[in-house]
Amino acid sequence: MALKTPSTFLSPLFLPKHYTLSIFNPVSLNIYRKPTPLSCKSTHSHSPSQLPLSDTKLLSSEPEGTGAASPTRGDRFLERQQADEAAKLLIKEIKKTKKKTKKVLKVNTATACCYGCGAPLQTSEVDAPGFVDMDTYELKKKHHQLRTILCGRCRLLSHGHMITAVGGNGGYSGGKQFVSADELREKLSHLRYEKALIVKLVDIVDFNGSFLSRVRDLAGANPIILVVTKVDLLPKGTDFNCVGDWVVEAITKKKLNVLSVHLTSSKSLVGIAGVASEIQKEKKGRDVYILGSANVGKSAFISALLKMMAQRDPAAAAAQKYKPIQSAVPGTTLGPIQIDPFLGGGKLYDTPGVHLHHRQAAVVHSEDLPILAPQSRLRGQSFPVRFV
Ligand SMILES: Nc1nc2c(ncn2[C@@H]2O[C@H](COP(=O)(O)OP(=O)(O)OP(=O)(O)O)[C@@H](O)[C@H]2O)c(=O)[nH]1
Ligand SMILES: [Mg+2]
Repeated sequence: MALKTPSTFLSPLFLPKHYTLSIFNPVSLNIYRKPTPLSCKSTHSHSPSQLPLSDTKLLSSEPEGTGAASPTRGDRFLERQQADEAAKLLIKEIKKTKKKTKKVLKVNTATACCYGCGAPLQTSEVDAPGFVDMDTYELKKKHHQLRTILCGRCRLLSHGHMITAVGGNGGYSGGKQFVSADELREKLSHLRYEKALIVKLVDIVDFNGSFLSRVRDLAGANPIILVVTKVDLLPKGTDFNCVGDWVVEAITKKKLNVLSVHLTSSKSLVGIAGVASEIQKEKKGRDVYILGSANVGKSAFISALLKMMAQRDPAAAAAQKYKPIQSAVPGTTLGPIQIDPFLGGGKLYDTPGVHLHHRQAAVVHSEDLPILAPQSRLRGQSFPVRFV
């Protein structure tokens, strides 16, 4: 079910003014600065009184017959040509530096990563994410199949083991094999500089806790589709229209501009088709990033999306083979995972969840989390109101 809100997104308004100025100032200073060649004045028939004040001063400051010889027409032509060349070079340099920064900021897809969690593959630390034994690694490398490797931790996670990898959460002080929450967040820092479509996920069971109010810090001015997950856990008979209205009101209060709001379940596939068609409509050749706080169901949502898209799209059907791992442990996904489900260009990315210190997962031991996570529908309870 898809609840539409009017699109109030206007990207140009979000561009900070100082950014534009700082980029273009050097150009305008060096290229468009008007030269004041004395020679030009001497060839004209103006009298000093007809010239602008500054020029008059310059002319009168040099006694006639002294000063440099007036440049010829050819000299002036050469001068102009040199200025043009210098300007072109400068523009080229600026474009080059811009390209370089973009390259650094883009997701690094050169290093081989585990397709389940996005951690870089390594053969040295058995307990750390991304571990694969040397023989398997060499064999897969030889056959150019590094993208088909699932690391040791992901194998255990897929069998129900609870292995956290994020230090500072769930009572873990962090260590050599732990990634920090800040490091994970850093992996999303390139996003605000890219032209992307953001699909922001929020868990209906912990709506305010998982909302990620400062999503614009990560997403920049990119358009956002809001997806509310796990609605299959709402009590039986819940009026989705009411929930939808409540969500729209909540995001209006939080002053977040979104393209549309969708209530979904990755388990029952409710609402997934609506999001799939909305993504196709709004993608416009851009990459699509699934963003949200840890454990909201990003990887599960990608699985559901691929399943839905696979019915019509062979690219999505092929992408289903190596899809991200989902588990009840917050911090399952440790790096951006690139998926190619779109025939018409643009990639889909699963991202590491943002760890928020106020959430349950930040204080509860990871092994205890599955007991606390709702496994089936929540049951509503009514209490009689007592009038005193
Ligand atoms: N009932 C229900 N459970 C869901 C749904 N989506 C995800 N889950 C469960 O929520 C837990 C977290 O799912 P993930 O997809 O791993 O969450 P994530 O956001 O990718 O987590 P990180 O990678 O740690 O950031 C798993 O136990 C999923 O089975 C849903 O729609 N309904
Ligand atoms: Mg994940």
